[in-house]
Amino acid sequence: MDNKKIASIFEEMADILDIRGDNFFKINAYRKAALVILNFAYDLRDVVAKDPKQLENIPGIGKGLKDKIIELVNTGDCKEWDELKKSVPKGLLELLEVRGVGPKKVKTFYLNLKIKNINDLKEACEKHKVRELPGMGEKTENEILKAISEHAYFSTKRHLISEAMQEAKMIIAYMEKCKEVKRIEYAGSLRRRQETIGDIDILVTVKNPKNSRDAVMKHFNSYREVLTILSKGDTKSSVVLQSGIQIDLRVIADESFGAAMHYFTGNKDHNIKIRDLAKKKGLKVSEYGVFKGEKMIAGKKEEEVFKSVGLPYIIPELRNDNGEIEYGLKNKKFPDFVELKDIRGDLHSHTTYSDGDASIYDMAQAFIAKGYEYFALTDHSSIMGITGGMGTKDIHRQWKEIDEVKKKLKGKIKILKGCEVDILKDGSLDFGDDVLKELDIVVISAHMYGRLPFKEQTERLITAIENPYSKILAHPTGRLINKRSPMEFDMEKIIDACIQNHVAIEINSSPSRLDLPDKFIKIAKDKGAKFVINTDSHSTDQPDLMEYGVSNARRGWLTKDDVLNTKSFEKFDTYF
Ligand code: DGT
Ligand code: CA
Ligand code: CA
Ligand code: ZN
Repeated sequence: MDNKKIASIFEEMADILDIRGDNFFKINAYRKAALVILNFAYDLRDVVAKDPKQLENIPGIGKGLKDKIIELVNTGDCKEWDELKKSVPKGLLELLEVRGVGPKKVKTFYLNLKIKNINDLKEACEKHKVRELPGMGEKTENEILKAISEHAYFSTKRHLISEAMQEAKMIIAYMEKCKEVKRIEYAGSLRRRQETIGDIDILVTVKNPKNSRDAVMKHFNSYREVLTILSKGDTKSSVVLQSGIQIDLRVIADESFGAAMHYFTGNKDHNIKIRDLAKKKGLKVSEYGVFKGEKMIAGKKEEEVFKSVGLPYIIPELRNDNGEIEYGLKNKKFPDFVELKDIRGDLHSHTTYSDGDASIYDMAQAFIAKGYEYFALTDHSSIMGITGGMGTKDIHRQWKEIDEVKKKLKGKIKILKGCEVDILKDGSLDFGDDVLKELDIVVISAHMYGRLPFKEQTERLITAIENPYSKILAHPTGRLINKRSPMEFDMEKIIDACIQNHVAIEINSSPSRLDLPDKFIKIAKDKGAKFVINTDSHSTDQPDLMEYGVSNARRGWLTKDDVLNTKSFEKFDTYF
């Protein structure tokens, strides 16, 4: 049980107490503890193992909570948690997963309408009973209905690529400690770098399958993060981790490595087409190799599989049966797709001048560490009042500080004065020309009015794109993966407007955005759009997220030339 799980249990206990209308201070104590644990630097399992008394030194953890943490770590369970869960109908907790529904509303629904689960709530909304409740109205009812349909859509439980990548790296590092393991790689949707991951597929080769399989499987099943073992076999084992992510691990012979990597990278439709191509050549392709009759003619390297069916190597990011096989057959060669090492700067970042965590100087150091030539500071404009956006005074103050930092850095990196300017409801921008004309880079974003009607939304965005100062359209759809659906507008018209007005389209690398999504990247590229890949960093560790934006760009078939921030500042600036 890791810190995240313990925090979520305390959070759940607080929710149940809240629904039951329990003592405010008790509820608050659990909430605070959950937050502290989530941000705690050490693994609580290690603290409990070494010196459980130390738990009481953690701010917000008293004796009672200390005992519960020990109980959770040692037994995976906690008596009070069990009792609390039994004290309310199970579906009530599920109600909390609906966006906009908190413990107070759950209580109101339950007491007034006997609503016990999401289905009950949906029915009550449809029968217009919810609007009659105190403090609610027609609007609440409509919002809840929308949130329920989003919940159904997202509860298929796919994971963000960054979460899966982190787990994959940890399990690989752990498996490498097993002496029998010769090679280990991840395959599946993670290797294709799909935006969300169903489960992680890991391939292991061993020197001698018959002798070493057992040892590898045993090592795998003893991984500390394993919550449940779903299946255990000679060559395949599946487990679910504490984090809720499933891992399928397969042990294969070394001579089949390439064929297995190809097969388990997929996707399924891509595999089927490759197999059909092989059939036409009188060959059989499987996860074990390429066969002519009984004889294995290839399979140690992945390239050999492609070669045997007359194809050049296809990068994993393209293997989706989206025309890559037809393109390869016809052209015999793929262009060089953009790579992480091609990136020369980042054009979207935040500091404490708006909702970022770090200073200008610290962000500059973080980008210098990446080896970049330039980066843009693009704190929010003031409409984002909640997150403390910048007014005219703030931005003048920021420019002064940028000049000071520039002096200190002695030309180690070029800092561009920018702003992430909000697009207002009518498409005008949140700063006047007097400020906009002074900026090196104007990033425009829609953070509000995401639910305007299709036509109005399209017109609003076009107005903003047509503003002569606009240079980059940030996270164009506004979606948050697993949380918020994209804005509705005419994508083709927006792409056309960007091209006509020389506005670059952002590929936002944040794993919960990956916006523009890959399928639209391909469409925009074919129309002739230019892109920038940005991290939208809010702290000094986030420049690392660039890899996700780059792989998304590769999934959209982008080459170095399509991406402006692979060029020097002088060169890309001429595009604007
Ligand atoms: P996911 O886990 O839903 O994010 O997506 P994948 O692509 O990782 O799918 P997964 O884990 O079910 O299977 C891994 C790969 O194994 C998949 O990409 C292709 C291959 N594969 C799985 N089932 C089949 C199948 O029935 N036929 C063929 N040809 N390949 C399959
Ligand atoms: Ca998978
Ligand atoms: Ca799988
Ligand atoms: Zn931003």
